[in-house]
Amino acid sequence: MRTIDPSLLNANFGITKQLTFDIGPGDLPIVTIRNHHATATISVQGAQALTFQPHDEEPVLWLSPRSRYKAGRSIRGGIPICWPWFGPHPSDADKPQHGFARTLLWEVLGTAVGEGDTSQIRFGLHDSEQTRALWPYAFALECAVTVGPALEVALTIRNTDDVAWTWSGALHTYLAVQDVARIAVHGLDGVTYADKVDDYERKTQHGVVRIDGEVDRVYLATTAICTVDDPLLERRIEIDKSGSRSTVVWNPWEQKSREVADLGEDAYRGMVCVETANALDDVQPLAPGAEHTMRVRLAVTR
Ligand code: TA6
Repeated sequence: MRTIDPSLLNANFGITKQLTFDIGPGDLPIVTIRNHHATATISVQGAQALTFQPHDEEPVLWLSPRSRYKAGRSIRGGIPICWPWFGPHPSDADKPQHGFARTLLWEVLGTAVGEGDTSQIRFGLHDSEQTRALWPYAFALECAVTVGPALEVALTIRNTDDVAWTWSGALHTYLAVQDVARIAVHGLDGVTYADKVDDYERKTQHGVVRIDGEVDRVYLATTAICTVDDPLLERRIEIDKSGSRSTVVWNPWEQKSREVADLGEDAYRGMVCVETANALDDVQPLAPGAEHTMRVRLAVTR
């Protein structure tokens, strides 16, 4: 694993009093953004937003207190990038779940202050010997994370190969809620989903999604905005997306939470994943030279 010198990153990309690089737990480089609107932290490994908290708000992203910070391991919480496949590899169970983008160190491409005092950082990842051993294609990814009154993550996928390939993936967004059993996820009424806890059985959503047990669903062919209504925190989180035809809703509930070391006993209560995805039927083809952007914008409303 490459090592990164935060003083070099600060010299090249730091923004005084707004964007700084540090070495965080597990020696992983972490970017902290503090601006007029919010504070946020982002891991350079995985280009993974970890925290986002508008001033005078509770945290919007959920980050497991039991996360393992380790080179080459995914961090539990925030917005891991699942790519170039979502879930288990379609034909080889030995390959890592959710692809490799979330566990590799990305390159910092640039930082900027945008309109209305927003702060942006851009990361890049392209194919290497390591990625070609898992997936034999040339690609270039760019991930732009913008921190303002809302948090925006935009993943641009480019096919730099001379053959077409397909990909699936997700911005695997962990949202913080007061009590998952009391929330409602709006925006998926009437949508067909594959129910992963019922052998991928196809079902139709009726009304809002409520969670009172393990939920692991890929909602298909939907581009709708979703909102998580959290009556105990008296807020809604709006999940506005583009370049995505699937929405995944996941909560591990009690037993799975207990079984997964970096979740822990009661973790499931405080989180819900509502993921901007292209998965299962919504796998995306990409021609040589073509690009595709999958984007999510998270905002608190009342
Ligand atoms: O997005 C839901 C899901 O695919 C679930 O099936 C679930 O196990 C999860 O992601 C977390 O996966 P991970 O590999 O991060 O443990």
